[in-house]
Amino acid sequence: MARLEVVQGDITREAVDAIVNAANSSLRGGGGVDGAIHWAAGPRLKEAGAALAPCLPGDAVATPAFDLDPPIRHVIHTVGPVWKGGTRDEASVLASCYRRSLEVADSLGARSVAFPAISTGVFGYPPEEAARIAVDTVRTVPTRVELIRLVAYDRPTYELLTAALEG
Ligand code: AR6
Repeated sequence: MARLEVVQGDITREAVDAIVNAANSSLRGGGGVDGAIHWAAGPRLKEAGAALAPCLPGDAVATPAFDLDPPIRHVIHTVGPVWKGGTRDEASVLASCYRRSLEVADSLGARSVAFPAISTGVFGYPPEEAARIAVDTVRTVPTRVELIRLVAYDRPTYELLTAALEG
């Protein structure tokens, strides 16, 4: 079973094999964590993403990490659900993001993976429920990944993830 950690920080600075990007279906970059990852990885990430697009909500695909600092070798792009009040099966799509990302990580042989709080920014997912889904899903999906790190950018998200981890 993977070790599960919660930290606060910038995901592009995490010393892990693979980082997960909260992307959009075009895989060509955007704002938030997507923008930070594209900025740090350089322009080849956009080319590589575009070649794999579209990525549907709940799915995940991998590219190299390009100019991101080692040990990061892979970026796993997943597309979270846009929050529509809970009427569009958003919870299962969000759970699928975490599950598919870990499946892709397994296929890459990644031993350590860092996740941002998918869908809780621009896509508007209620952060407390999202934190619970993140923790519950990564805890229960079978994987060969040894370390899963949930990375909160801000303090409130860190506290919600910590509460979900301990709850
Ligand atoms: N490291 C870790 N987490 C971060 C970072 C960072 N450097 N920067 C922001 N976050 P969001 P979404 C947090 O909006 O809701 C983009 O335009 C942020 O505080 O990045 O899935 C895409 O192209 C929040 O907690 O992703 C899509 O169009 C979390 O990451 C759309 O936004 C997710 O916020 C995806 O929206």
